[in-house]
Amino acid sequence: MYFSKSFIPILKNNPSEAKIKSHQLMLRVGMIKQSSAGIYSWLPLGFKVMKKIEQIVREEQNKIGAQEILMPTIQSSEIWKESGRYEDYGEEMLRIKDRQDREMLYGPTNEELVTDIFRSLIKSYKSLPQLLYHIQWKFRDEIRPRFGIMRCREFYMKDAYSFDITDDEALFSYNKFFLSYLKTFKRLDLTAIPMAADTGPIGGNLSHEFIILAETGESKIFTDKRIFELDSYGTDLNKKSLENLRMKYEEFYSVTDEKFNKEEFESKVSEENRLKTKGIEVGHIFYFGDKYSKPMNASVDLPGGKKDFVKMGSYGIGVSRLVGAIIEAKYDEKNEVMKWPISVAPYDVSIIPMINKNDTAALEKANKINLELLKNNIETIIDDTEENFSSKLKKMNLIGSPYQIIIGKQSDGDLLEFKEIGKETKKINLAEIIRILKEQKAKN
Ligand code: P5A
Repeated sequence: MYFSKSFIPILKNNPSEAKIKSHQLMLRVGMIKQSSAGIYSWLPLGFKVMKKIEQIVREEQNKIGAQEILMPTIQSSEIWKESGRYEDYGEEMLRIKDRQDREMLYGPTNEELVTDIFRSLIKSYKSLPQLLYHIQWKFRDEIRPRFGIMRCREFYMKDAYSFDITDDEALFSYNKFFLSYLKTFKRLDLTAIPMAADTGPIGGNLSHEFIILAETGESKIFTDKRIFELDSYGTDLNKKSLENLRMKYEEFYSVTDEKFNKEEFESKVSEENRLKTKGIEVGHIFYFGDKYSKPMNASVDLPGGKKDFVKMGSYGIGVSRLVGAIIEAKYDEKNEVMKWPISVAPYDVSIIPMINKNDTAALEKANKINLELLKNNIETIIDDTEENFSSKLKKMNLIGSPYQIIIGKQSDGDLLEFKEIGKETKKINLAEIIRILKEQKAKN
């Protein structure tokens, strides 16, 4: 992609309305554009990142045997009346009437709709467990949308739902998601810690929020620092090892403020290991048994001929929020340098030729390099403008490709100036650059 032809409208300065760095950067490099309060359009750079995050989330859902579906954004109020949440959900639900005067709503979440699908199509325990997920827009009429796409009204969520016959089996499903979330966030190069959390309007009595540390986060957390050392969790989907995995995390006191108990915190965590801080909630999982299946009559035939309500859980990841969360974790605001993890970077490499008027040699060289990189599935952006070097570098540092190739006076012959953002520039040939990039991309 030539920068001159891209739709990446970069602003000279930070927009004054943005209070946190992710919001600043996203507006500054034109990743999003607000269309009304808490509602955004996604422009090419932002959309590319979000789609890559979505794909990683999808792959990790598939690995635990979850099956992808797509439910609509608009739902009928009937099913919400059945579950009893139509009134309870309150002002956050955007209620709409169709031309027949039927009460509809823009889905804030899908427990009811998926339970309705399940109850009408699955009749026997033999079909269980079922893990279904979709990745779809949600709407919550937040009283105070803020921080750009971090707390907005329309947002993109992966939501999954599990159906089992016993509590024990249902916890097995819960633990599969627990593992899959750890793996998903790791692939995004984030350290997200599962913390015991309140269940709020979703309900149930078991829940974990997955939180990444950030001063600008809206969740207050109380945790044992040693939990950050847990890093190995394998890929084993065996019941016992998943149970052990969750227990390993639960050994360390780690809660959000609604669950906080001072005495417990101080008795379980030694003073030097106590950490009270803030974080961003990027995922949230719930176990709520028959909270929806009972009032909505979602049951299956059991082996002995009896019937029972299925035991359910739900599992959310804020796909659009993650774009901002990654920026909060990776953007060096002081030096105005963004480095996207290669797994989600909009471009793997920025090619920066130094172009003088009437001298096309550097651009020609850039084009040749570009062709070779594209052949190797390496995504590039070429700054083909005639701006000076420092303003080109500034721009590319904001766009945040993790690698840069600079084609200037120094790059005679085969050797190119190659730089991983934040590290020293190396002089190496193109074959070596391709080898490094392919190796980095393969790690994901
Ligand atoms: C779990 C899946 C649920 O809705 N029902 C289906 C359950 N959980 S949740 O915690 O309420 O939301 C899941 C994740 O969505 C993100 N999120 C938001 N992102 C941006 N703006 C918002 N207003 C917003 N609200 C929730 C969070 O990442 C949350 O963990």
